[in-house]
Amino acid sequence: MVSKLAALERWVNDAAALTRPATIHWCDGSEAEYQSLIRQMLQTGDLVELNQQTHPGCYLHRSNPADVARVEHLTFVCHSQQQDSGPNNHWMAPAEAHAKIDALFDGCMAGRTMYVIPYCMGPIDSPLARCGVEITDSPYVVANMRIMTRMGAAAQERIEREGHFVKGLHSIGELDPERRFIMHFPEELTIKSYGSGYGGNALLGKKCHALRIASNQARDEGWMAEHMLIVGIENPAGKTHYVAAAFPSACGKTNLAMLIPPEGYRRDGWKVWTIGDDICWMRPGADGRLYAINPEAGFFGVAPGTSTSTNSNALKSISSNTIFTNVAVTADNQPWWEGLPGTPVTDWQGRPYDPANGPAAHPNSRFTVSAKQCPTWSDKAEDAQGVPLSAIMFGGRRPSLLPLVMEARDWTHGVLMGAAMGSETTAAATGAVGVLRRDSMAMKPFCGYHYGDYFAHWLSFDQPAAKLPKVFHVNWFRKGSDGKFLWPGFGDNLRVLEWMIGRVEGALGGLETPIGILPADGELRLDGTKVDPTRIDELLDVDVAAWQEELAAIGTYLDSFEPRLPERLRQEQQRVAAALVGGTERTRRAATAP
Ligand code: GTP
Ligand code: SPV
Ligand code: MN
Repeated sequence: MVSKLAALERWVNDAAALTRPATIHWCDGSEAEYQSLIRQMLQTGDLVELNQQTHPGCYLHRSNPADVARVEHLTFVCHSQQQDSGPNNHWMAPAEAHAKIDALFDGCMAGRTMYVIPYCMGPIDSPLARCGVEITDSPYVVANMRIMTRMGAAAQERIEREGHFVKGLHSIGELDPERRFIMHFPEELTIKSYGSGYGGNALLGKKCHALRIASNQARDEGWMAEHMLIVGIENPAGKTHYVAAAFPSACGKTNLAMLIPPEGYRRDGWKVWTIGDDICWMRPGADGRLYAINPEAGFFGVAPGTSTSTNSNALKSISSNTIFTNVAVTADNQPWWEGLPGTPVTDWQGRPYDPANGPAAHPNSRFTVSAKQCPTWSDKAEDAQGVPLSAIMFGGRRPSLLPLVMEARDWTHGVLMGAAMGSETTAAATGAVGVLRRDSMAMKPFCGYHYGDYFAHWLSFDQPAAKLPKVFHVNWFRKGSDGKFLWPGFGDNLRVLEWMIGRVEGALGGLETPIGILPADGELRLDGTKVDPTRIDELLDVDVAAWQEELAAIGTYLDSFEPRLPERLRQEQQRVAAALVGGTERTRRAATAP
């Protein structure tokens, strides 16, 4: 007996009978175990040592070039009834899905080691945390799971005490895109993933468990599992407001979570505290507020663009004990990506760097690092009860139309703003980049059930005793006629957060418009920026005619979730559409436009 829990023991035995590994290793999560895996991967070539003087404990993994991102077309959510997965998911009947993927798993671990990874998502003593066990044949996955989750003996003890856990079976298989599936069985709390070693496909605690499976558990149990960062903003008076923000993949969560205040703000005493950069689990507390935890223990962050000027906290975090995936290297063997000074000599595929082959680092190259290494890591991140949220933000890459910031007039309007979110696609998933698509609450690839039911679940938190966070929508990515971003972004985003906090505290009046409340003249602090005031006017412009079209498009999009679309959301869309008709005189900028 390796586990006191018969169900765990039985499931591991079944997985071994199917995949037929040479040996089984139960992970204890110790430092010695981690180091021995690293040594083994250096020998097999799974890892390459980086410059240990400049980057102690740092290694590079070069993945198969056909395995560099999430694969949404091969990701399935298999409820027994297709309607329960919704039009937002690919679906297969559970029996068919099991048969299909088990055929791939059959004997796939022959001659190899099967690792059993017990893990806990969230602080180990938190009532909001949930546990799982991942079985994998990839030592790279084990090493990453040790950084990204609370993995090992303590998690196994909690699982044995609770008696239940999410089951995740993973094999890298042949890394063949034609023999690859990421399957979810929410009713069985089971995940099966075959044929990819990439982050979101293979580190099953992350998107598969903490979002696709957990969103189902959350709905049943009255909480929320969201693709959100969590950040604490401390004002000069020492008061900290916690904010959660849903932005689609590669749209700025890690950056906002580790924001460095502009110089004047730093001098005044503003501070930023990082709680999480990708996933947020939240539930109402006894006082009616929403309390949030970060279920993860590390960051699996986008490398390109990370620099001293954009995110020096991330750069400091990853100067040691970090696993890099698909970055380039310099002549003296330091990790390199676009946005860093210096020049690469070897690209992400290990070839001599040649600009004709494209970027040196893969656009979705990543770093994996323990959150504890982040200079702004908050001690509240370990709080078993979580942090109370003052605001929720939605945002995406919208080159036009969406203003820099707007506030929802109430929770229902906020849910509509989240549902209507759109963004240009990024390199975080395979497929075309830069295509505008709807991505409600940044959960399009991650919501494990019908979006119509999901919107209803969001609306259900609006209870008489609830003290819900204010809801905002932001857009750091609006472009001017010259094709350049109008807003400097990064640290300057604190200016927008300051306005939100002013609204939360009731200190700022705002400007009511048909689409929401925008900053009134002078409310957005711009001292010390180089932003031209005419650009701010452009950033806060409300183009009524274009918004009418947008509301019609939102209406059509919402139609796609009938018959499960909540009537309240439909009515809210109609309310905003109606407000836009003849509502122009209430919109200062629109009214003054030619
Ligand atoms: P996932 O880990 O895929 O969920 O991504 P993420 O949402 O954490 O995105 P991340 O913070 O890693 O940012 C992705 C890219 O967006 C990077 O190349 C950043 O440099 C860029 N970016 C982040 N914040 C801003 C911003 O405020 N303005 C602009 N223009 N770019 C930004
Ligand atoms: C994302 O794509 O949203 C990520 C990276 O955070 S992954 O782990 O691949 O999901
Ligand atoms: Mn993400």
